Amino acid sequence: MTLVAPVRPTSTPLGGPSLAQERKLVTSIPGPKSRLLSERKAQAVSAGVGIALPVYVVAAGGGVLVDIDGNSLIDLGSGIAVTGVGNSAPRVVAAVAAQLAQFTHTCFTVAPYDSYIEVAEALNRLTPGDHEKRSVLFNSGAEAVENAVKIARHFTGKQAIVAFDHAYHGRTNLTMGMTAKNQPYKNGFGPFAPEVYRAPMSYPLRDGGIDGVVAANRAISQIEKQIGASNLAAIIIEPIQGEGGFIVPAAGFLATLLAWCCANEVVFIADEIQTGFARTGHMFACEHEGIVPDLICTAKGIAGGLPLSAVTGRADIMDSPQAGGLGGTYGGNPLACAAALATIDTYETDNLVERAATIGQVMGERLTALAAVDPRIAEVRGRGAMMAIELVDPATGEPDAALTGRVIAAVHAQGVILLGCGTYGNVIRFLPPLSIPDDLLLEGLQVLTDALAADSAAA
Ligand code: PLZ
Repeated sequence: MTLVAPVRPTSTPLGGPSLAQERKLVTSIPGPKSRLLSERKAQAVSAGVGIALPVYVVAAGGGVLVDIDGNSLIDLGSGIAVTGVGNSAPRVVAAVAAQLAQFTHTCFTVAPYDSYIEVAEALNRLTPGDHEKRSVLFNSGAEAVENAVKIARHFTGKQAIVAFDHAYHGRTNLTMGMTAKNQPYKNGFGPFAPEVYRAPMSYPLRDGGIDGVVAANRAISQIEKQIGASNLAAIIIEPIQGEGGFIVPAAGFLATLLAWCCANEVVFIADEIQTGFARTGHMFACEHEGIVPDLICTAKGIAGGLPLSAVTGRADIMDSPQAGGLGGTYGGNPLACAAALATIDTYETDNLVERAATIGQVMGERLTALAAVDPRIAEVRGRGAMMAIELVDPATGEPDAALTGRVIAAVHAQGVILLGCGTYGNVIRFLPPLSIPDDLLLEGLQVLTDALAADSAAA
């Protein structure tokens, strides 16, 4: 038997906002202890689990992650839009610790507790529309999407589901089928569930900039011809597409689809799993377009990093399934509910919707200035603290995934966590925690600016 040297540092820094808010590199990235853990990972964890930046985290808070080698990295990813309130946010830590000491699990469908109801009430209050609503809680985003589909099918008595080009809805069997991109999400994992259809998206940079209403009518026409409203239970759409490339549909696209759904007894489901909870400078991204979906799926930013998701929507639709038809062992677990209540309180009390809008202004100004002098940046887009740049070969306008990969790697090496996305792998997205200090945000954007400059100098 081989003994493996312990890699945990003797004094682990505590996380949360009290962590020093600085970018500080004491080793190369990843450092030796992280590299050792990567070797153990390869021996212990399925190779199917990819990693964006293999620095192993020991603490996080405010706008930084601290790794096991003692490096402090600027966080522009929030664990993919999860830690909107910041890592180990004080109210969340206190609420979860208190709940942990009371009870950890009963299963809400066996012996319930009031925090689940309180989360449902908060979701019913915060989501768009002042009609009567109900909510149901689950664990992951994909599980919320699956259940929104179950509910819509039960309510309408119809089966077909429409998702859009560039959509991402999850990795379970049904949601893989709804997700658009083959690699890495679907390749070799079929067959996929039947009665899932795809419609064309509004993607202003790549569809000739057609008007949102025109783009919606193109999708509607395809739906009517290929599926038929009488077979269609629901359409599901991310109001700003996340993994697909932070695609903001042209104005009028969502509203036109919604109006058609209302006229045809088709349930309109908004997947706000990535856009929800203050991220875009509104509590929910649908508010930017003034639309009120029938059902809305939430997860990620809902509970400060604890696993929780929800479906919220019209009471008549949500009350359709038979008692016992919806559930799950852990859905609305008491620790996750305690975290969600503290997280929602933090968004509201600390005015994080406004903070997200301010972050968007700061990022938007910097990135727009950068794009003005750099033809490789074809577009700066997004809303609030959910922004992105799309990189192309300026000579052809073709997506430049290789450049995107090089720039992200260079930024990582300088201690800034940035994520890519996009159907063509050529989008860099910015999803900072709303707890990030301004100077760190600007420093992170400067590191990106320098990396883009160095790449063109090397070319
Ligand atoms: N819907 C809009 O963004 C999750 C996926 C990361 P789960 N996005 C990050 C990865 O590579 O697995 C997401 C989303 C939208 C649904 C989901 C699924 O949420 O909590 O990952 O199941």
